[in-house]
Amino acid sequence: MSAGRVRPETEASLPSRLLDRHTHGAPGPAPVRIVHLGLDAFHRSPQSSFYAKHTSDGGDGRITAFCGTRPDVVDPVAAQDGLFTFVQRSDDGDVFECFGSTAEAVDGPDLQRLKELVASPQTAVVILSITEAAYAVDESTGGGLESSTPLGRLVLALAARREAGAGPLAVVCCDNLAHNGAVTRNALLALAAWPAGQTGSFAGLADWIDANVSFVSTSVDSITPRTTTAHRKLFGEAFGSRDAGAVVAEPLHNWILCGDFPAGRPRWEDAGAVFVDDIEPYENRRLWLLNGAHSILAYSGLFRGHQTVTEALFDSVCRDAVEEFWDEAARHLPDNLCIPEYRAALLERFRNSRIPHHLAQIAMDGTTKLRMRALPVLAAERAAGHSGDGAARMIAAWLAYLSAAARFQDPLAAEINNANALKGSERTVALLALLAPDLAGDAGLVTRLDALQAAFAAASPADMSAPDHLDR
Ligand code: CS2
Repeated sequence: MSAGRVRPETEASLPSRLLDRHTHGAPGPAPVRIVHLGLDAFHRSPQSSFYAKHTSDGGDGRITAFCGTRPDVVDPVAAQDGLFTFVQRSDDGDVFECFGSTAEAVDGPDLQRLKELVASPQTAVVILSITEAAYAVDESTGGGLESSTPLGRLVLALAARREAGAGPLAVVCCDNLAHNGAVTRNALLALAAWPAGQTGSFAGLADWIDANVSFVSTSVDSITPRTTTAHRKLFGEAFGSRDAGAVVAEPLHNWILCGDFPAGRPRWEDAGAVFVDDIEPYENRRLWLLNGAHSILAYSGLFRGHQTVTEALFDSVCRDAVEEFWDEAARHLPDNLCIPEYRAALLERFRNSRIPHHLAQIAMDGTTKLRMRALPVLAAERAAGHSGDGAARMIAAWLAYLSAAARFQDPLAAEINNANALKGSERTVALLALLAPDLAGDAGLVTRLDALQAAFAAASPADMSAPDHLDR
């Protein structure tokens, strides 16, 4: 590991022994080849550990990062010359690393800077971690093309690249969506093609994007709760110093990618990234087993009065629902993906109580998440002649949660509020229609969801005794 070069004022604000021993990357002359949209905790933990190796080699892994949903992280990261600490927490203790792969931290809405960077021939890769909900594009109105959304800004920046003749590049989606490369492509093409018969810098832009932008699908995995004041305090206690950009995550991080990089890329595989020809089985394994379990724990757990993933896992009502869903999902995943081992590892990861993962964070954007986590398993189970109760129970947990939640966040919040005001099966039908209009007419499923939701309400109060396999 090489020590990073830092400006004196930065050195004063970060613990020097940390910089000496653990800094990866040196803000130096290496060109910035990567633009990242979404400078949130998720980017700063798993992603940065892959970028780090290449910056410490003086390679081409340095990035310019635009903030996503947390504008408050830009100033601290910028003030520290792009350096921030990554704290890996496990039962065995904490490992601190300081990353320097971020060459520049920029405000998300700074369209001018984004255009300059994307229009530069040096830029080879644009990476997105902007949340699942950011990909919803209303094709009929062109909703999202205005520069206030990350994808809208990216289309405008790609128009600048075409104008500059800077050539092809890769757009890499790191959000938890099935077929995330294709979803990104469709969203950008729809935005670029609006309005029909466009003129000026938009004429033919969709065709140019189609021919020049490679959309890479990826699956990123690392449980990274939102950074809290307590996390920053932990860092201060360990080093007697402040790092306002510090981020805390579990030790595990993996990144699977599939697609072409027409303008080149760092050798992320040297840092452990895996390149595959078919990403779908890996995506499904993570979306169904990890993320699906998360959603079950979030909705059933919050409904039953829990706050964190670990707490909900120790409640037999929530945990049994997870196991039931896993049994269903496993039937539709290839045998060579080591599903029993993956499930066992997930239980270990979920019980890492040293990084409290708040259910309220996972519960956000339920309509977007359940479409990818519950519906494919429900469809596959029913097509195979099974009940699909495990997947249906995830939806029922969401229904129960919405009946009790004082506040929630969702891109369809207004529609949810309208549906939620209805009673009984009418409410179930209206809420189900927000997930999948075709399922809302399925009377058998609606009856089953009503029964499963009632079962949550009737279940005995949370039993917090630890099951054998979770005993410490
Ligand atoms: C979580 C994910 O918030 C959520 O919906 O399921 O962010 C999860 O923690 C990550 O995918 C883990 O890699």
